Amino acid sequence: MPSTPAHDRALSALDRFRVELPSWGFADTGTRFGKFFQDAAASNLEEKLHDAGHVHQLTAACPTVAVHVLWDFDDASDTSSAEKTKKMAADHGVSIGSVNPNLFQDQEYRHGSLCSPDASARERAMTHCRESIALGAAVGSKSLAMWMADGTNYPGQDSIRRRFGALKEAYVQLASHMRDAWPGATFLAEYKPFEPAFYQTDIPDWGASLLLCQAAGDNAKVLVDTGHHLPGCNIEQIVALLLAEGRLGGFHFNDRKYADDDLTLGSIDPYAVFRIFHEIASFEHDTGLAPGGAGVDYMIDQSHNLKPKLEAMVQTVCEAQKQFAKAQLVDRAKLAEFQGAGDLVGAETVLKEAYEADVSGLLAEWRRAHGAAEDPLATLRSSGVIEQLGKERAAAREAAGGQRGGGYA
Ligand code: LRH
Ligand code: MN
Ligand code: MN
Repeated sequence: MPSTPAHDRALSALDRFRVELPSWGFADTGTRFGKFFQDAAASNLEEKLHDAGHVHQLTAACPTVAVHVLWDFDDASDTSSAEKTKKMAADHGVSIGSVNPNLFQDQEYRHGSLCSPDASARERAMTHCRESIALGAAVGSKSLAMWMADGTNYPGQDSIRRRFGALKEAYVQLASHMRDAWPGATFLAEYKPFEPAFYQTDIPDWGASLLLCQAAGDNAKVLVDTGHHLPGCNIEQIVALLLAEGRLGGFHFNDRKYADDDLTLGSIDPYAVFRIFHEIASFEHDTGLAPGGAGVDYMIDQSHNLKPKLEAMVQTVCEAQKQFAKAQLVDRAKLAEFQGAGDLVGAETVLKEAYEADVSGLLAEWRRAHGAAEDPLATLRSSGVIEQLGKERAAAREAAGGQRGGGYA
């Protein structure tokens, strides 16, 4: 691709485009029907950080790793090992990213956590969140990602208004506590329309998340998980509106066909990913912000049962960079002209031209300049790293009595 202003803009925008890896994406995982184990799956935080570090080495785009408190830390209340954790991450060339409290696996949460009718369950959840905040501050993270499985399964099971009221009170308290205990960090509020609750979820959509964030304060922003929408939902419109309200905190990237399928980003609908990036780039352009200026965090949230985990992550990062770069190529002056003239075909063609542009040369150029592999996925697949890790980890597991663990239950 020749060096044009659009090309150079895309190259420098890529410098600020970072994709956070989920620690749980490298560990044993499965569906509720079963797990298919992989020898190379990571069993503990050190192995997860190792694998994330390898993805970062190949892509130069993933310097942080999201952690899930109970899956990655033995004791949420113990911040004394924070320095060790920070060093462990640094040894693998990464640092700790968003901290995800776990409000769904304790027996006390049968009827919910922060929304439970049971005061002791609510208090337990608050304590866990406060501990997660302390942990996040201690490990040098920049955000707390709140997702709760709270909801009900049957009409009449509980008062929807009481539950949301309790939740709002909790989010107000937690976000306020964060402003003191963890200054500069973002309180991210994720939503999900169903699962594991099937009648009603306490934060079903972006509107509910936005209400909570507006009550909680300026450090609270909405987290859009691309798998958490009902079929046909226009995610890029949600993104556009949240940006306009100053409340788009970040993403959990994955793709879906039916529900929360955790498929690799863009495997089903790459154009939708492009359209999301286009809305962000368009907002930054119209408000005079540099690329990345909107302060959106891009995180992957995928647990792979069938694809090799490292491959799935590298594939996702490359897909994200590809669609992100294409979105930078949109000719915004031309688009505005067509929009102003009511020329639908002209406007759509501008978007399609960028979407259909071949950015492989541009991405290779960026990767060469940043010490990444020119084709990260091909390099990983031919390197033998996954096979080698598989051998080592299978042997270590056998020596430890065949126990598997450290994964997404
Ligand atoms: C829930 C979810 C949430 C969790 C993660 C493991 O479906 O998207 O973000 O923390 O999966
Ligand atoms: Mn998620
Ligand atoms: Mn999910």
